[in-house]
Amino acid sequence: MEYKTLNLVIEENLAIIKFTRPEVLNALNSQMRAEILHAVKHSESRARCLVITGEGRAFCSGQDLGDRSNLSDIDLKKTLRDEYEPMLKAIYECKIPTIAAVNGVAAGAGANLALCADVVIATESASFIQAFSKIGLIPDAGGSYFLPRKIGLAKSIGAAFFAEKISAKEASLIGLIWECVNDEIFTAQWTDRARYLASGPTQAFIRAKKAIKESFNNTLEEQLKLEANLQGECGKTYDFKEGVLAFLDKRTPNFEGR
Ligand code: LHQ
Repeated sequence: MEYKTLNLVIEENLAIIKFTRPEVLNALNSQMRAEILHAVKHSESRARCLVITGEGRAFCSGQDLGDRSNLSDIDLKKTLRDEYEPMLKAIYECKIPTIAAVNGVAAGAGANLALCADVVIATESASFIQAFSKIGLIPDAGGSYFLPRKIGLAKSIGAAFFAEKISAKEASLIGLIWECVNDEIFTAQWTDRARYLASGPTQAFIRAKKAIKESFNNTLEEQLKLEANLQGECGKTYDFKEGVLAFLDKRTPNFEGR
């Protein structure tokens, strides 16, 4: 597929999706949602790590608000169900490890799209805004799901009501994201992390995120069973044997993702 709203590069087991609508701060239009969905699905079976990032000074400013022509009869429910839901689920349920490399402001659905990724790395000058209430909406695109799970009720409701910028530094301190990185080393840092994941024990990463995500619906007993099942599978992988042998030989393991 030829993409018009993003670039997709897959090299050495690493897929990188870069949004390319910097003139509107990478706002999401219908075509971009379809292309993100396609690019994520395409990458899942061809890489061992997926990075999503943005071109220019923003990560993504959420829904493209540019088109006023059909404001009166716009069907938000339909757009969310038909276009946002498949795209967000593709990222959240992506089998391989995912990183959102947040290069600048992430607002509205753009913030919550980033929160779908397994690991969110933001540059220090970036920020996260639950911008929805400024235009009379509620946090969508998974916001009402991810926020309370990541930062608790108090911060979530405040973020929804006040729609204030949460700086990358604060986001990292309150547990909204994995890390905030100095602007100068941001690209090097997320690239290092992505390469680490792309050359790591993929089968273990896949099962680690599955176990952690499923824990929200499980009792401890169910979770212990799930861990035992998944660990049993990891124990049969090439990478487990390689990891132990490398440890005993005092050398760096050469993981193959199988
Ligand atoms: C934009 C946008 C944008 C178009 C900046 N669209 N052009 C889902 C279902 C269906 C419908 C409803 O919504 C949803 C979910 C949502 O995502 S709702 C939330 C939508 N997003 C927002 O409300 C955020 C809107 N943007 C902003 O608040 C600001 O632009 C932020 C805080 C992101 C950045 O502010 P500044 O750094 O001051 O930049 P700016 O405002 O000057 O924007 C630069 C340009 O980008 C500007 O165009 P221009 O031609 O004047 O240079 C903006 O119009 C354009 N732009 N966001 N979402």
